[in-house]
Amino acid sequence: MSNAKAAALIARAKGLHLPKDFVFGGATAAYQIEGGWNAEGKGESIWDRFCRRPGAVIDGSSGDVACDHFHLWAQDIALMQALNLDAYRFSIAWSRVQPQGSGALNPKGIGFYDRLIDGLLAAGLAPHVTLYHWDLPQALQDKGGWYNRDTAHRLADYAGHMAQAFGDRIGHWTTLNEPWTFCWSGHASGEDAPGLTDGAKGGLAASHHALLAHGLAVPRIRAAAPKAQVGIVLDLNVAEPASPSPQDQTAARHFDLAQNRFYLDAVFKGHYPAELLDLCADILPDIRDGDLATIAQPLDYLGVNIYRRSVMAAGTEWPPLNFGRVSPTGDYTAVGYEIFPRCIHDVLIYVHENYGPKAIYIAENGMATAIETPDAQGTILDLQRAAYYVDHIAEMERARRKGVPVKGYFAWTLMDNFEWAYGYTVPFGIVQVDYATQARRIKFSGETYREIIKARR
Ligand code: IFM
Repeated sequence: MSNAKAAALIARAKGLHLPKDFVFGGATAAYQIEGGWNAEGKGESIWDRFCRRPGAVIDGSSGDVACDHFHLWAQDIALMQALNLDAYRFSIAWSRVQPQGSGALNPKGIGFYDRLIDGLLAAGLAPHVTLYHWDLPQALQDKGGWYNRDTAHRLADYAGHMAQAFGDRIGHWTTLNEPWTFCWSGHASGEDAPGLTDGAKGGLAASHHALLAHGLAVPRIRAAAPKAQVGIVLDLNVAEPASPSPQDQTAARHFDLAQNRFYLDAVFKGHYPAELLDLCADILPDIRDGDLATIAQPLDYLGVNIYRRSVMAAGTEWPPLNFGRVSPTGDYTAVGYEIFPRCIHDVLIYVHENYGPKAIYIAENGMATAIETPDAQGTILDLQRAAYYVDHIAEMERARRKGVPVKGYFAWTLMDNFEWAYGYTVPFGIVQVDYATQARRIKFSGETYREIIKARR
């Protein structure tokens, strides 16, 4: 790791020149950073419960304290200013503001987000809020969670309450973050909360109700906050067959149907893909007349989370879809994702050409490493992560110049935090958090990101 490499990366960052009005931000999620898991009347969420299950989280940790952002939010805003960010994408912990997921609101929980939002605005940072980033109130899980159609109505009510409370100050509202991941990892494989292992049947049922929740929430947000920009964040991957064989081509198509098209077709076209409905005819959830029309609300933007491409071959995940992931030779992150910068260009072109959203935000992009320690100078010289940002932002810019309406980019993540079932073992931050002292330290990747931001013109 040489200074020459660092200098070359900074030079590349300075040469990127995105337009002045392009939005750069940092992203986080409530459970991953806040801590204060039961502070000031907060109710239990499915992640509070799941982390207590032996073996669920690799290092046995939880988000009980995490980055203690619940108490340190003001210093975290100062950090965002030091990084020259324009915007901050964060999520509201539903069980902090409505402990049971229905009924009474918790004024103290709402007070926390009031202070955070006011602090952001005073610091010149635009708040981009996500209503649901995986932490369902446990009280709703006890009634069936995402298998229960009623949960969709509860999320819509919660969205309406939040829009009434904060609609005067928040411009961008995301209903759900990554329904593919929280529905399938939570209900098909059980790697994430609530830890159910019901295969494709579970993933599909949770997904339909989550999309219904999105569709019901959008008009509630618009009613209370008429000027709001409203969208959804999907985690998308362009699927490539591992070989030209018909089996691998089918596997790639099935993966595309499940991860991408199930959500995109529903939200932008008002139907689920016919091939998927045929394939999964025996395991479909209760999809009622009118559901798809509810789901297909006009949106102001699509948020795209992109971390990798997906090279697929015939395999065993999830019958009847039967695909399997292939790992091409190359560099990989600490969570086993291939580093392939072109993925961001390809996914933007795919979405633009097939669905034409009015505006797109890259709502998450970033990489995990092994646990990092500062060098003798106190620097975290994370050259690989800095290169990741320069390369991916350059690929995004290539798509933008072809006419894809990408309006902003959010680095995942602002600071190291609780990475779900990986606990604290795979830091993703552009800022390091020392969990013993809660000290924050901007990494070299953070410095590089700041140069990309400053180079706009
Ligand atoms: O940490 C997660 C985030 O909560 C959702 N998107 C992917 C990130 C990295 O795995």
